[in-house]
Amino acid sequence: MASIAVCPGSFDPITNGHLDIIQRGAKIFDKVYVVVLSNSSKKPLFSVEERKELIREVTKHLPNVEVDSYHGLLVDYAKEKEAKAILRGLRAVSDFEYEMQITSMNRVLNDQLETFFMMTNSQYSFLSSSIVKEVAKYNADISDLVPPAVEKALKEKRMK
Ligand code: COD
Repeated sequence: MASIAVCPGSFDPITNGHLDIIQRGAKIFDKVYVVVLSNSSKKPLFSVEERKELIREVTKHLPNVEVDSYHGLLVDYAKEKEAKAILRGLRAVSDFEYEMQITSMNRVLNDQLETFFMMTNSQYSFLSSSIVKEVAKYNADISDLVPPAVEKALKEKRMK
């Protein structure tokens, strides 16, 4: 039986930290669905379509990764895709409380679904979409933080 994982997030926009988790996950699971979902506590800069397009562009070298979006609960999406695992990244202790909360909630909603955490690559431990957007606003060099397609998209947003 194929091992199927869902890698959910806001991805507003995808960073090298996200990409690292996706690439490593794609080596472990037969199939990884990277899904853009809504996080009600965040106000996104990029539309869902823009975020999906960027993820597609930067994961095109990974044949077992599929990019998608969903308006609803993560557990329902996972069920639709017959996924048994949720793949998440952990950066620091500060992520732990939040991740534990959503993992516990998802477990209440579906106790057949396991969440797998991958430690961030230390070079990306400080990296988040919010930090990238913040520094990009001031024209800082973000070429080590995001793939070139994302850097370009952020520049275009700034010019609008
Ligand atoms: N290194 C490693 N991992 C990283 C890095 C980095 N530098 N940056 C981010 N990550 C990880 C995050 O820890 C997270 O695991 C993942 O990448 C995605 O991060 P974000 O910030 O893009 O996504 P979130 O945390 O906003 O995603 C939250 C969801 C959208 C998944 C959540 O709100 C959700 O499931 N929404 C759908 C509704 C639902 O089902 N709700 C019930 C559960 S609360």
